[in-house]
Amino acid sequence: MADDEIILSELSDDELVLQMHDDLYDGLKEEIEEAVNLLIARGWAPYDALTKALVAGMTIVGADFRDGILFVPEVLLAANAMKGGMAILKPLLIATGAPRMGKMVIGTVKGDIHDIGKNLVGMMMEGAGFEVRDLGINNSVEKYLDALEAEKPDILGMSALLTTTMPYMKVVIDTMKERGMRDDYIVLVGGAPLNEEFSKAIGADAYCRDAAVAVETAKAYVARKHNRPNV
Ligand code: B1M
Repeated sequence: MADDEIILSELSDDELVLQMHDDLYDGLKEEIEEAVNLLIARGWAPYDALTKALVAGMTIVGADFRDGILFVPEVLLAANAMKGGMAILKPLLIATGAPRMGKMVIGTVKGDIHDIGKNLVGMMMEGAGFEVRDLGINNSVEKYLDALEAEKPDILGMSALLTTTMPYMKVVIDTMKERGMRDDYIVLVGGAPLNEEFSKAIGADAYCRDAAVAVETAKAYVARKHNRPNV
């Protein structure tokens, strides 16, 4: 072992989280998995490990990607490391979950392959007691509508991370309107380039800034739909 090799288990919590931001940046999946396991073993809540270590680290990656410091191959490695950490947290987030709240179909829109945020929303929704059917990425209007038909969910969730793909959400909602099925579903949308105004303009029920907001919004709308108190 090299003298300067960092032993993750010897770091304090604060040092470990900073090291995780570095390791995520460098796309070190095994180190991220080890560190997530360490945080959990030290009694961290899965949600805190997710937000303070993984999501915060990915925000740094995003800023440097935007500024041309990181490029697609590096960001893919970071995304892969993030997914490794998320895979450990997923069952823990779900285990801390609540009674069944409702069902959601979720997918990233056509032309868009970003799925980390969508996966996070799915995980958090499952953790909150929702049944989630994940359609993956690059979904055409037909795929969304087929899934609504087959799954009969309470909620349709759509994710878009590109300014060029976010208008496709309106295509889906307009088609739902044409087929007279728009009001049968709660439509929630999210993704970094969206905002409240956009969600109103395309006829969605609500914009969800992050996964926690998605859970709260879904709970509130489902409670209203079934005319029961919001729990
Ligand atoms: Co892309 N990418 N990317 N990328 N990428 C962004 C989005 C970008 C903002 C980077 C930048 O320039 N700063 C930029 C978009 C610019 C724009 O449109 N204005 C961009 C670009 C340009 C591109 C390419 C075009 C690059 C290229 O090829 N030249 C290309 C597009 C490919 C395509 O989709 N057709 C591309 C490719 C990629 C990778 C493949 C390398 C990789 C994706 C890997 C993957 O997802 N499996 C990638 C990544 C990782 C990013 C950044 C760095 C991080 C995205 C992410 O995972 N964030 C991103 C920069 C950024 O966003 N800061 C960027 C972490 C995640 C937890 O947050 O996804 O926002 P987020 O999800 C949040 C909320 O938004 C919300 O809750 C989530 C959890 O809290 N939410 C929802 C999301 N979906 C929801 C759905 C809901 C509710 C809430 O439904 C109910």
